[in-house]
Amino acid sequence: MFDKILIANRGEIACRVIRTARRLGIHTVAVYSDADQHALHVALADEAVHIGPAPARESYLKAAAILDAARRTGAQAIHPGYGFLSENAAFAAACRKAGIVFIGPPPDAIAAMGSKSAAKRLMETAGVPLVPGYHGEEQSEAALRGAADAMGYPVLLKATAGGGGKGMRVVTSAGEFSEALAAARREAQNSFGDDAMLVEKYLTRPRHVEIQVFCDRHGGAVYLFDRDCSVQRRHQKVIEEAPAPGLSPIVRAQMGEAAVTAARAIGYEGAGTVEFLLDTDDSFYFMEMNTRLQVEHPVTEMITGQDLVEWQLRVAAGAPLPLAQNQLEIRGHAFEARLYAEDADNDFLPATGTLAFLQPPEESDHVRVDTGVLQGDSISVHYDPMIAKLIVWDEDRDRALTRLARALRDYRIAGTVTNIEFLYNLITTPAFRAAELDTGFIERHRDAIFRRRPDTDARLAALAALYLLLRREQAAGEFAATTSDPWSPWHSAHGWRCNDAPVQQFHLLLDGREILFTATADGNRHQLHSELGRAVIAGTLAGSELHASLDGHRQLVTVTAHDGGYSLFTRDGALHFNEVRTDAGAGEEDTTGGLTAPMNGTVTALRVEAGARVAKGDPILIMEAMKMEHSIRAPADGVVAEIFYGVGDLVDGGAELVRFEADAG
Ligand code: MV4
Repeated sequence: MFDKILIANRGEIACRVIRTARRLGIHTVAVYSDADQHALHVALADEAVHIGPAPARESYLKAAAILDAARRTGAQAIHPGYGFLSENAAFAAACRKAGIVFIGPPPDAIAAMGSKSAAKRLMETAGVPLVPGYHGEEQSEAALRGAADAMGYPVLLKATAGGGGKGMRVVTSAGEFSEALAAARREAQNSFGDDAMLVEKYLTRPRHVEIQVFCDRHGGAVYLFDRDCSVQRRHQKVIEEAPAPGLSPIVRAQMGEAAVTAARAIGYEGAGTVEFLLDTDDSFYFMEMNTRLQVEHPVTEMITGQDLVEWQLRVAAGAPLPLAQNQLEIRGHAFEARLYAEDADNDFLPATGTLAFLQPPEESDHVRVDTGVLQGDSISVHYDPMIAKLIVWDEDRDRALTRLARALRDYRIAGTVTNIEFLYNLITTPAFRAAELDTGFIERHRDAIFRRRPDTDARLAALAALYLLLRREQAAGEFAATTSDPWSPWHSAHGWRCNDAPVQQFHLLLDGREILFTATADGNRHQLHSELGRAVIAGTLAGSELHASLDGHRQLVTVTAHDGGYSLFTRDGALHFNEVRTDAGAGEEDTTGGLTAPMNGTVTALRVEAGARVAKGDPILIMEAMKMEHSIRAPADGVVAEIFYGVGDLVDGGAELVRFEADAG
């Protein structure tokens, strides 16, 4: 076994590999770019080597820098993780040439799987089932059209050099063929520099089922069963599970054996994944083979009880496979959800920002969190905005799914936008619970997945108002305690009024809307009123724990204040909000000059034009930061002399937004 390995990757997979290496007593070397000098994977490794600037092509993709780091530290082997150089045959060959073990397949096995059509031809020879189609060298339109006409429409045009859906076109009739071929060729040429096409029978509702295979250097080869990865968005996996639901033992064994045959056909070594399309009639067809450890490998680990990175290390060091096929079995069911800093309500745009508050669910035999970030880390624009992989396991699919829903609710993140709500909505659709899976799942259930829940939002908003009410009372009490007359009624925040019930008001900023809440004291409760409706609220606040009663429904709510505002977490979901202070102490702005941006953000609305006269507290502009709105308001009566930004402009924290001229006196 190796004494020291270098992990040529970053983020959660680097941390994950380091975790297994440490457990095996293997010394670890991390590599890091300028952007990752404070990253978790660097902290976890025994040693770390700087390899270049933030852009991946200048660091994590620089083979020479990585090999140099391995030489300098005496690493005997390199684990490439996934992505980056993990499927780069030249890098694998360079490792071998440098006398450093590449923890993965031989270079020629990687190369063999690099071309989709070459891979298919190899599989055809090995007797692995392929989608009926044409994978020939003859690329004239006549030859391709002839193949399409012969197999019958719909057909799928695919780029031979392609992957991830690029250069693919569905052709539903002969009349569309010519135009579709031209479009597919253009896209393939632009994406891969190669416009060669293959033509296949189009499966209309396929599932993506993949088989984990493992081969050692002694002819041993096993499959560690299947994963269903059909729930994808734009060819990015969203939810993965193992085993694939509804697969009969016969089909499972047939797919497993076909995958092992495919691996043997290319002299495979190490961890590999053979991807199939599973049709509605249980027929399955080879799609492609991935010559790396997949992102979703943890679900296989959870149902087999095996550590696949340990298997990789042992096999790369020349040991035989730890178990034979008849020693492997499926136990229970596992899911993986990929948590991303991306805005599902804004076409999944990657989000930036700081993880101001990050509280993963408690880990156990049922819940596993693979992450590469900690609270306070920023989401880098240079890399995939993955926050973590949330993996759950239980005795059966139903129980595992319930655990996933709970774990998603328990994953508390504030400071950047995440896809947690999207994931939760997706897995709680009846169709997902019923395992009605196919690659079109998200599109087919779009309305249910992207549903808004105004009633939930109203409840969450009422809890936010309760929190601010209690915070205000707490702050008043804390302030009073510092004065010479702590019991003075002037320190009270109860909103006392002569001959009337005490009333308090709050301006909350919720999802771009400024909502006025009025809380009228009623004994030890408050009657809350806003445009969202009425509620009777009561509660106590201890730190971030809000014991809330809302119309008699009592629950424990976690609320945290961070530099972007406040975040509230309940079983119904999370709410990120801010309070608009309209009193004189609202912000740091002075009353003569400019008003500055409270933090990095985007101007989303101008409420006045330059030259407008405004009264104190009038909104001048709205800016958004970390999916929360901040209303920039007039600090006094006066004139907005100049506005330095327009809608859509990005502003840095502290930037002067307007020139304001307060009235004299
Ligand atoms: C297909 C197909 C239907 N019929 N081939 C997508 C990219 C690459 N992995 C192959 N893909 C597909 N090939 C035939 N003959 C549907 C897809 C497909 C898909 C496959 C797996 C996972 C997600 C997918 C999303 C869209 C289309």
